[in-house]
Amino acid sequence: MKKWIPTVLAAAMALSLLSGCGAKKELADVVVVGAGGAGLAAAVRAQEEGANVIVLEKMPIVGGNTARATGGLNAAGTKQQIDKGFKDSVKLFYEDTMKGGYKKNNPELVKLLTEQAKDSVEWLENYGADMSDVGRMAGASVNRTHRPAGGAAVGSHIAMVLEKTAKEKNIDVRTRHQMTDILIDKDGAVTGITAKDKEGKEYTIQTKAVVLATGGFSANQEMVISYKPELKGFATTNHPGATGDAITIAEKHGAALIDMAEIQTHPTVVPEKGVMVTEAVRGNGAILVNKSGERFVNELLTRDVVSKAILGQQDGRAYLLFDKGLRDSLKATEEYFKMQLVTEAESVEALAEKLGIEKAVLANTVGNYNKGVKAGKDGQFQRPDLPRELKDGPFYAIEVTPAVHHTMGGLKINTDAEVLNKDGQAIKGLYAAGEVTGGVHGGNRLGGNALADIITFGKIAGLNAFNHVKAEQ
Ligand code: MEZ
Repeated sequence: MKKWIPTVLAAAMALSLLSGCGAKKELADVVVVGAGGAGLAAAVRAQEEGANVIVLEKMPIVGGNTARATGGLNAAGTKQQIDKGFKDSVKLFYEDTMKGGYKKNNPELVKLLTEQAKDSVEWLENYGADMSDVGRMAGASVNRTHRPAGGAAVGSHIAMVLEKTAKEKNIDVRTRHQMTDILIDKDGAVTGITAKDKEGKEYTIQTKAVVLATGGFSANQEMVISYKPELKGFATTNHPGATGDAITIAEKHGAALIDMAEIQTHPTVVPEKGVMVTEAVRGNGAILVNKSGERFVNELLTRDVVSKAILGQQDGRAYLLFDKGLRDSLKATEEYFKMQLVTEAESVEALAEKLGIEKAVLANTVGNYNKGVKAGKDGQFQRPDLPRELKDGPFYAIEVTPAVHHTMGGLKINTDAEVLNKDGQAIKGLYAAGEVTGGVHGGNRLGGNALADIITFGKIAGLNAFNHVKAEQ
């Protein structure tokens, strides 16, 4: 077996391939497209094995949607859970994920996700990530959402850790470089990609393995409504680069797509501003009230159900209501105060007045909810987890409405993260991980499972892509 390309040799080969008249040509063991969490995890994992990796990111900064993720990363059986007394298992995690996805998920992919998410947490920790806090997300039977101490936002932290790791490993990460096509030979194997650099100049990278990690298409309104017309006019929580281009390119080369119409809205997004208020706020104990000051749903039901319930209220909006105790339990909330998204008052009655709600109604709603917390039973909506009474002023409210959040459909992959064609065969040398793929989350993704997905399948794709390159030498 021949050896793969050492970094110095690759640089020399890249120079030697600069032709006088044509477009620049380069060589890499593995090309990763997209520098969000999935792409960076794939690149780092491939480099750990000795691969020479080039990462292309079309946006001016790395991080993608990962940098916006807030609530946490789901994993079962971690040391943190054991230390905090949360009894969990891979089986329970698997069952929650399948149930949350209405059993439309690919069970083999879910098995991998739920078995390996714990390793993903440890892998991130080995590179310096703080995943010490464990919270609860909707649809989970137990606290399994890992995030930094004090409930700080997890996504920007993970993106920063992976970006730093990629730098330390001298991985060639190129922002404002966009893949324009995948090159595939007559035998159906990947031979490279074409791309545009910052100046718009076309170039080619020759490689036997490409990992697509470009995210979903929530920010492509036209594509969203082509699969789910009822989402016309909805805002999105996603970064503007989440436009699904790689899905279109791979499909042109025969890649199979799956579950494209499964598109999720996040229930609690600030209207007009498009800022997502993390599900962790509900997970830590916030309630939802409508403009009459009444609760209307079990706040811990899955996103599709809670979104529908909010859209059924006056103006299709609701208020997330919480207190100082909750604010103190979740550092991620500080951002909403800085952004001036929060209405606050010293008492529930004063808050009601500011919101234009009848004081007695809101006071009664909060009083009833607190009674339920004390009794350990939510008689009104059977909310399964009641972490705290809302009793320590100041009291806070954020107005929310649903927005497009996650596209569960995408490229069909197998358990090696290989992209499949329409006959169910792997396209040789083409891998994919994260939201660009479909099948992991079925009909509805649970909060905290996106980060588990991108790190777990990013690692699987990076490793298998490089193994493929070695096997082909
Ligand atoms: O996984 C998510 O999408 C998530 C946890 C979002 C959030 O509400 O923070």
